[in-house]
Amino acid sequence: MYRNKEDVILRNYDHAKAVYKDFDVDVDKAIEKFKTIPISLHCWQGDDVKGFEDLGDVESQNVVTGSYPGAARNGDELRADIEKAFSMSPAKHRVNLHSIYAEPKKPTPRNELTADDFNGWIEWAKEKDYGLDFNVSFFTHPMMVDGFSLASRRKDVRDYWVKAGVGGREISYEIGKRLGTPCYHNIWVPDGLKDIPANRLVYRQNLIESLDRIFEKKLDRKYIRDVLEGKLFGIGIESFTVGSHEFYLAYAVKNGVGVCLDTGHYHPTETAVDKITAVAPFVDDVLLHVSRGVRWDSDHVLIQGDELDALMLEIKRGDFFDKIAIGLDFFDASINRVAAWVIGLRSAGKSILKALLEPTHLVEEAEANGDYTSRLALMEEFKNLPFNAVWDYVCHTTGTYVGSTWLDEVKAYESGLNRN
Ligand code: RNT
Ligand code: ZN
Repeated sequence: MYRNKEDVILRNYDHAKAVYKDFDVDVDKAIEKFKTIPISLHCWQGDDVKGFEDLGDVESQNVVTGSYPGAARNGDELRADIEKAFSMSPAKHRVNLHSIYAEPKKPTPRNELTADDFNGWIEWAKEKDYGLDFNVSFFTHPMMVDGFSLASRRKDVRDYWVKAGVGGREISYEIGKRLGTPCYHNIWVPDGLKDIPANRLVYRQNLIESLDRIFEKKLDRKYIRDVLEGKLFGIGIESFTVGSHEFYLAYAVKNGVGVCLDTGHYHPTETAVDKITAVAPFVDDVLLHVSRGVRWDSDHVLIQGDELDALMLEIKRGDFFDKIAIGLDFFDASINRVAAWVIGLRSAGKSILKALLEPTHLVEEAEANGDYTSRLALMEEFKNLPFNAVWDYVCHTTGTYVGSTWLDEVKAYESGLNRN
């Protein structure tokens, strides 16, 4: 845990503080703010989006690469893995659940689940002080007919999933109420076609009608935040995605719900960074699925870099940290799953902290004065301010792991598992 290097960590921190002070940045204030910003961890990286139902051999609508041993097989194992990952991240945490992670007392169809079937999760979250977010799993199920759910041409299929959607909102509302923090309820459906549709409109009308039925009941935003997640295209549905970005944004604005922007769901040269200020003024809620798309919809483990930094800087510069919720979304079964979470959590945390430490007032002032030379020069210089010394200090003082020391712990945890 670097204990023997405590003096180095503290000295580096003091130096960093002095550097930031020169730019009028209050490091302690930034740290306090950092500790209030939750990162919602997607539970589904823990078992490759499989869930706990026993459905036999059904087609999966989420492409997960790899067969690394040790995937969690039940709620207790998944919760233990999540706790392990959280112990290596100094941020405030929430957990993002899918309905396939229900733990009903007897086998229950997915569209008949209630909040009681998530008691194990809710009690655990209450005890640990994590908020919970929720999604109905509109995928990998016998009622996904030809890859369609809410937009299906078949009424019985739509009815099945509408019921699941209505139930999902009730569950989310109940979770929010029981935990005293609003639950982000996100809808993503994989509905689409591999090849050119003859009638796009019919699917979109079906989706509108299904969503209208799901959102019919008004529920207090105090406990639930409804958001809709669009996508450019998915693997296997390259020609047509019913729930495109335009579709959901228009639906959200018209119907007073929010949107979820997944950073891996855009054209490779397009970035979600620019969309935050375009969308936030018009919708009540924005949830981010922070992901790393490599070339296409690929959901790679989140890592540091300009892209992630630009996103967090955009949120910081617009003072959006209280309006925009941050969740992670990636899945990789070719590496240790707890390590995947930790890498993503730590990269997101570092980027948030780095953004909070940016002397934003100086770049903003340069721009307002028309001094674009200074704006660019300062942006470049600020990338190298000693934020990592502050990060190490935050890790150290929160009893989290400093530097790569967490990796030994993950390896030890892995070798203690008896799951195969
Ligand atoms: C899929 C979406 C969605 C899923 C989860 C499992 O492209 O990003 O958020 O990752 O619902
Ligand atoms: Zn997503």
